[in-house]
Amino acid sequence: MDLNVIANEIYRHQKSAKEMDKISIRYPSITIEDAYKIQEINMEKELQNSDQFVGWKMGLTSLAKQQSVGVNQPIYGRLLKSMEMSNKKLSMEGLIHPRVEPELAFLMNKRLEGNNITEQEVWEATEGIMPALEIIDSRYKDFSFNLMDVVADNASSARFLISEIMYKPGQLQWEKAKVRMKLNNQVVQEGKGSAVLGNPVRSVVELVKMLHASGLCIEPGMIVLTGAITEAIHVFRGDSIETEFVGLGKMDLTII
Ligand code: OOG
Ligand code: MG
Repeated sequence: MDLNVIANEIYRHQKSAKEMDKISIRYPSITIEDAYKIQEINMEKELQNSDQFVGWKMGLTSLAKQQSVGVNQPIYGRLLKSMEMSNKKLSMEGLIHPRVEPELAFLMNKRLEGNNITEQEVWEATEGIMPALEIIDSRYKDFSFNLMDVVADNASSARFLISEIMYKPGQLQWEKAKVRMKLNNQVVQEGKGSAVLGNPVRSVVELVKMLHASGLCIEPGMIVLTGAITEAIHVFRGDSIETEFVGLGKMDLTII
């Protein structure tokens, strides 16, 4: 089993926006370490194509998400500059079967590393917190995968949109932050910050520990998407999404 070969295959599907069969079926002995290695190999390709590494995303940090995809542990992925949307229009071009999910994004201003990291240390290294939308788009058929598949596919990362309004960590009890998502004017999802491992700060703690296991860390200036607060919503061309982060602002998205 050559990880470069598997990485190339996934990379081609990420670029062509054509769905693929699960790698775990063809490579049943693949490990979680292999899957993160594949993720890293493909990230290197993007950096060589002059994209920029801007941060990390945590995924499957809420029970709702874990249950909806049948994977019962958090995962991380890598965020690129090219994934960041600059306006509220999501083009279907380059996407297979995108889903939208509301998240809280942390902007870090210190290096964070190690296995003994505390919530306090994460708060002290947090420049600010911003409402965000993540657009995930699994490259696998029917959005169906196991832990190894989804990690190798960069945790389904596709696009993200971050609100221009930033809040200080102490401005709110983040576990109580409420989110209401409407699809074409109908409420389809509701949740609050506590859905993310009890408090989104714990998602950053977990990320630092998981990165440590691979000899990695969070660098100052990086963004962390802490994971979906609700289940993700399948969207199609012509849909409009309105997400209210209660007391923090609204984020709109039109699918074109
Ligand atoms: C995996 C990515 C999950 C989140 O916030 O939970 C994720 C997937 O569901 O495709 O980004
Ligand atoms: Mg997400």
